[in-house]
Amino acid sequence: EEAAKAPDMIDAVIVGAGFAGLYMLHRLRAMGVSARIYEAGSDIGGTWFWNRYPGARVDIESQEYSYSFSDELEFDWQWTERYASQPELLKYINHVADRFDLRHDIQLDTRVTEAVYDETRDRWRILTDRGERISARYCVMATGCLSAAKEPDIPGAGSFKGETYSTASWPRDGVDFSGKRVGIIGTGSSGIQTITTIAPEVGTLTVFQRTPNFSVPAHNGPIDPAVAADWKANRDTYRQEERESGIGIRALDPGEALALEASPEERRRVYEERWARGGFCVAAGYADLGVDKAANDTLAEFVGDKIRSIVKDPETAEMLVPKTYPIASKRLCVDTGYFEVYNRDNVSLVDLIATPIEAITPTGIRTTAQDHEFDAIIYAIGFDAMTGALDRIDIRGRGGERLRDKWAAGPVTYLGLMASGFPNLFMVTGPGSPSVLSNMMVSIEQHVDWIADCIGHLGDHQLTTIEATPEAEQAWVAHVNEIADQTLYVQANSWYLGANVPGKPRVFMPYPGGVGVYREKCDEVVANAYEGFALTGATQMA
Ligand code: NA7
Repeated sequence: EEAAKAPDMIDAVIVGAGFAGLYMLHRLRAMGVSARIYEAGSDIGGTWFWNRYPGARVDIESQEYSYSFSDELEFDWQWTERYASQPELLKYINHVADRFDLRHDIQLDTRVTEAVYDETRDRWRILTDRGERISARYCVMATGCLSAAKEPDIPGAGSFKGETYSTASWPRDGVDFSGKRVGIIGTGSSGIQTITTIAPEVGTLTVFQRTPNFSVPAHNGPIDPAVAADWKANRDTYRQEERESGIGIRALDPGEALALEASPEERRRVYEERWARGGFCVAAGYADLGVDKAANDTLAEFVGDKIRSIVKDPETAEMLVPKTYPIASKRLCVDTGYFEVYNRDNVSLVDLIATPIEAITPTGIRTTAQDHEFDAIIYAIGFDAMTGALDRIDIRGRGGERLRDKWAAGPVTYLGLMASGFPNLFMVTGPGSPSVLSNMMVSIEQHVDWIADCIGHLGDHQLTTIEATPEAEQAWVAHVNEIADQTLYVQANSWYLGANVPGKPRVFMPYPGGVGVYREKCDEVVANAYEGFALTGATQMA
């Protein structure tokens, strides 16, 4: 009989070849740690590989949504647009992979299905969907926060005979919608970008909206050469400002001024000025906007009036104005002419609050009011955020405990980096870290650096394992909740709270205290000899 093949032995397995995984690989290799990335997709890029729907674009300015770890990279690379498009981001990621010679340690088309901690050896046993077995000291989950797409949770989904698309896994060759009758479900960032881009191309477009979203103008265009030059000239200062900031974007923090202390005229001036600049700065005019509902109402009203002024049909405009949650308590959308789309003759809006979908039918979508016939249906229905990608891997720690069971009532981590019972298993931008409330690039680099330094520390001190203590973990989760409860975030049914996935526990997942404060805490933990973590050494082993 053929003996079972011995597992491949390496120091570290990294799951995912997006921005997080690539930088992790780069750092570990530079330290002489053998590492390999396993990536489910047929190419690198993560989020920017899969989400190639029409109009896909980052909502943070290009020079800030990029790596800072290499001066040369930053000086050589030229972004062409203020907000980079998905193709340009993918080009950048491929440039990085080539430049740092990362590809030969990346295995594509390979999904990690299982990661099991072997307590007798203090190693992770990794299984892939190709049947490979790998044994690694460390396992880094660089699996992304918005990578596990939601399956259509609508009766009859699957019965539709026409073309079906999902923004989260768009065909690589694109889609020709010319002359077609298209229905789209979902008006989050992905839906808004898709709708705006395809509206002029399709025959007709019917938008099925459940919850209206606040969206602000991007004012995208070719990157201003002066902005690019200024960034390069001052990059060290600017990068430091990002790292110390609230959400990882420089010059955005509101300072001390309060909306409720400003006169209506002064507020209006501030809001207009920010509306003209565009992007997330619209929601950052005052310090009380995120914590005081009355203050928030002043901005929500301003943005609501903007929507009313853009959309010509008053009934449609009212349907598009969000009224049930504070502005920016759900992820703010950043658009390029979204609301204008509803002034087109070939676009119509269906309010699913008034007339819910009953079923997807073989010919289209049936609401309580009407049967709609389509040639194509697009799902832009979002993700099982933050925990979904981890839940989909069978991760088992000490005593065979499953991570998804441990997290049955909501994710529990220490610093969003590790979970007790799961030694040497690291998460990049895990639940409990700023992640989705921040410029992902800033958060990714901070986590990867922390993890790499930690692995270096273990090696330098002949230590075998690091593991969060249950006490530190409990205290951290309580701390995250305490901060969240002081914000308006908890007043919206958002994916930050798992509210978009039926049955998912309602727990606020990201750390809302800001990336600067968070970084200080992480550094403090290290300075205090990895406070809150248990470290074991080779000498302690039997
Ligand atoms: P989002 O922001 O979660 O948006 C999903 C949209 O799909 C949202 O409008 C949902 O309405 C809608 N949705 C989801 N399920 C349904 C069903 N069953 N019926 C009708 N409508 C539904 O995901 P995106 O991909 O757009 O954006 C994710 C993040 O990517 C974004 O925040 C940026 O960070 C980048 P709901 O609000 O649940 O009523």
